[in-house]
Amino acid sequence: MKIKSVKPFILHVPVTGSQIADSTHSISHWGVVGAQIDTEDGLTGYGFTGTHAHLPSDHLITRCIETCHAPLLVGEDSRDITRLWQKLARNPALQWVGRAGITSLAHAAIDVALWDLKAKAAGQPLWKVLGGQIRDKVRAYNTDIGWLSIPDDQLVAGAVRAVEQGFTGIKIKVGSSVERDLRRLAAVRQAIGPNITLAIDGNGKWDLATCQRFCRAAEAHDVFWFEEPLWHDDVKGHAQLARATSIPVALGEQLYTTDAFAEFFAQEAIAWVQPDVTRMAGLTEVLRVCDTAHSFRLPVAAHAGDMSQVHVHLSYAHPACEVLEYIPWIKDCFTEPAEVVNGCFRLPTLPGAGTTPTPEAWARYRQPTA
Ligand code: 0YR
Ligand code: MG
Repeated sequence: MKIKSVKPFILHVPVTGSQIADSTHSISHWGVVGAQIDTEDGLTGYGFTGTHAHLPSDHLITRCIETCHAPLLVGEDSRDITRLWQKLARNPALQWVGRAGITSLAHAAIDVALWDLKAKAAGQPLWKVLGGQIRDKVRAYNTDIGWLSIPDDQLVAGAVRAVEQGFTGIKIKVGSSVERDLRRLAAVRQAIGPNITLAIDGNGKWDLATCQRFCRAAEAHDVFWFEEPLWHDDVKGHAQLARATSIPVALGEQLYTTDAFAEFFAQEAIAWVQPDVTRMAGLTEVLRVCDTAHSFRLPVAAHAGDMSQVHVHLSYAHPACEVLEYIPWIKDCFTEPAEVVNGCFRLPTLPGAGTTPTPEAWARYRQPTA
């Protein structure tokens, strides 16, 4: 399993409708910025990170893959996943330049491509390689009905439609104004009844005082979790909020390292742990977070930054993973889409990590890598 080449790729895929917004971003496309790894014996692995499809910043990632990570990989044994992870993470050329951010996103694409190769070489879906199926079902919750850009009446209609389709969990965005978001939360809860889990996601917009004011009123609506209430690095603030409200605090999609998670664990600042294989340096690093979360008896809900392909495998195979986010933007770009049937993700069956792009997606969405 000698690595022959490591090549970057970029796909820009439209979101549902033509534009969506959360409290901090408004986007029209999702960026799939990836690495294709070919081995001497003819196997190809794919991994990718997720971006807001801004080509100049996507190019920083592809350039990092091509010029900094790839030379350390060619000629190596692709099965040595942990050793190669360490080699890239401790690359002296990058350690001072960035132990997080661009280098980590580029590393994510490569690490996942190596796991894809490992599973393909074994002729098994990734969940099998990760130790086997540990739960019957992975429950999906739908985020795509809940964007801040969706008007109130359509938000309620979308939530009801998702429940009719079989979803037992939904998530709506907050972080606009306390009054507007409380009104929307109450309307959605009223429409879906008490038996559907309803989470909210602030994407780090509000300050502590606003979050506390919001939570005091939101507690009446049985909120499953409040995700990224505060700025992403604010450990102390999240710990304070967690003590002040009965609503469980969730976060992790913007944390890059195990060290960052360790701080949140140490200060008891989170109740739900949301690592992302496209944000951290791949599945190898996310597995460490899942194991640590499990040791604290904290549940994991992997973030759908990879739009569920790899996270479906992880969630079927890891005992800490309870539910998984569903955002369907890019799923049809892959040979085995992350499909939800009766509110649960279908167990993947094809060999690999589910990250192989279809020829159609390649032809339709590909962007220049430099
Ligand atoms: C837009 N999920 C999220 C969208 C979503 C973001 O950046 O991707 O809202 O990833 O917070 O939980
Ligand atoms: Mg989120």
